[in-house]
Amino acid sequence: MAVIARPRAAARADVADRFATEKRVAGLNILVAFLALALGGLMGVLQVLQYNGIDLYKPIKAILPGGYYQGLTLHGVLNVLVFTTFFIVGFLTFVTATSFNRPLVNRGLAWFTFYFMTAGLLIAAVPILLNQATVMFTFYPPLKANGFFYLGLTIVVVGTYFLLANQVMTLMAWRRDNPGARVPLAAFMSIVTMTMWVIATFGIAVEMLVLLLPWAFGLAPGTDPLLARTLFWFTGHPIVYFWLLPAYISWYTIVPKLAGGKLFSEPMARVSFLLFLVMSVPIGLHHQYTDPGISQIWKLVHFIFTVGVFFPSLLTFFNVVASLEHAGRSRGGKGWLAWIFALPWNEPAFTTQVFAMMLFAFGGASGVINASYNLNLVVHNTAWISGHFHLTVGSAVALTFMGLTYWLLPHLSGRALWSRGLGLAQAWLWLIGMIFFSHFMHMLGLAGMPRRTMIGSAPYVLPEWEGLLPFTMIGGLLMFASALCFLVNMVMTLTVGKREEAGPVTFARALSGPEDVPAFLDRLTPWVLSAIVLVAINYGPTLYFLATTGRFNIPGMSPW
Ligand code: HAS
Ligand code: CU
Repeated sequence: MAVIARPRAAARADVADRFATEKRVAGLNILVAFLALALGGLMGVLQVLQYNGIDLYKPIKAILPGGYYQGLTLHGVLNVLVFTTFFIVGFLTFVTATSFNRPLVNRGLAWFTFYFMTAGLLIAAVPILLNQATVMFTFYPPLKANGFFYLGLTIVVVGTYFLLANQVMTLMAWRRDNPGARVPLAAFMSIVTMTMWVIATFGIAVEMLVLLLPWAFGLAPGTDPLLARTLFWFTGHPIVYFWLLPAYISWYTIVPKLAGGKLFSEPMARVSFLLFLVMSVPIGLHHQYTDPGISQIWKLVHFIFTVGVFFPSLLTFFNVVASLEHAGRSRGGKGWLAWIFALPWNEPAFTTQVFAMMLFAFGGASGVINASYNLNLVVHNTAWISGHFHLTVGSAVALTFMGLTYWLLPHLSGRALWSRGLGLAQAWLWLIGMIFFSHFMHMLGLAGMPRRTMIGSAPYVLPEWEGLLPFTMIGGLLMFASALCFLVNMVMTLTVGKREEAGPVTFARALSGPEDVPAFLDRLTPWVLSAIVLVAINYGPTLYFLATTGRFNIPGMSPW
């Protein structure tokens, strides 16, 4: 691979700090991520206010001519596509290098990855801001966006491939220097995450290149919505584990260390990640139980594997709580549960992440309800689903990433966190705000309130919704206050935070560590092959049927 010229300043800094490039690349990725979250989060506040009859879209019509639906597109795209992807690429760049304890093999490529993805982001941002891509984050046809929206997103996704290429080259170099040794856990998990993601992107790559880009740029007369949706969920389901696994990396390798203890079991952690590698992709049809034209048999098969993918999260549940218990007891905690109080609750990086875990336990429970065919028919396309994914991506992932930033920022910037008190306030506000928001969204869903709808202007609002809606607003405003605390803390840390060396990055050691890891849990190829075979079995017949019976002549529409 050609070495791409890297900025001279970074080259000089490398002499002083072995990981200077990785730190800069990670820092810039994380900056873009939080800028996206700031704007995307603000859109969320407008939505919840609209639900409650306070329509702030009217006074800003000149800025957001597409109103609620343009705001919702910004909310979805910025929060779940841009914030997550940029944060993950930044975080995994840093974790891979520090866990291998060597810089990435091709640092020019690390810079290129960042610039390439940012270019894609800018290309996609223009049509969204001009109200020419008000298609929400799922961009289901026949809703049609300006072609540059699809092009920009495709570039962002392709950009992530370069990180995997860099990781694999670094892995090969590390193996040459350390024959027979087990790959360090955090690096191993980072590579598994990116490998799973690259397999998962097959669906969206075909959707973009074959169905959407030619249609949007006027090269094809129409497209096929059902095939497009199916290819979208091929990627759209495993993308949730692409968001989740970096949070799990932190729960396994950083949180036990922050808690002052050890990871309970490294072999079990590896089993969990390898199961995600095999089972994350071939289950996307659980988003399409209500879609006609797809065989019930394959919906059933995807249901069975969805229940299967619960297992690696349950392993994580056990392993992470056992690690916390070990930490609590080593800090002098006693009793069946009293050890919990011995944990370092005054440490924002720890508290935020454990709150994220607690909320996720409930998000996982609503997930299994979504996955059950007959219960899905009750909750599909209702506010329940928004309740579910705010506990998962909005808590397990977003809150963990905020907590991780409290840990990362001192390493990346050489400055101590400005205020621990504000960090703790942020964690509590998010926890309480999210409990309100998600609980009442679940209730509203059960009461039949649809999702993705301008409820504040709907003529059919039921009296029972009216009693529940104000609580979603309370939750939304508390989370907004939490986000403001976070923002202030970040800005103050970067500008006036005390200059302080954070010391070398170290990850948690394990009670049962690398010495207990059998060779098959340190390999990738057999697991990647199993994943590809399973995906081909679970998706092959459905995709073949849809591709051969599709109409490909449906024109687009842009109602907003
Ligand atoms: Fe989901 C819809 C099923 C997990 C995100 N999901 C969505 C959508 C999003 C989303 C964004 O089967 C909406 C998409 C759209 O726009 O239409 N989901 C599941 C299942 C799981 C699951 C079975 N989802 C996630 C994760 C997400 C996410 C993770 C983002 C990051 N989901 C569905 C289904 C639908 C769906 C259907 C379609 C619904 C429809 O009709 O449209 C499972 O993977 C969940 C497993 C999780 C657990 C929890 C483990 C808990 C842990 C923490 C333990 C530690 C603690 C700390 C408690 C089993 C690991 C203790 C502390 C001490 C101090 C002791
Ligand atoms: Cu899913």
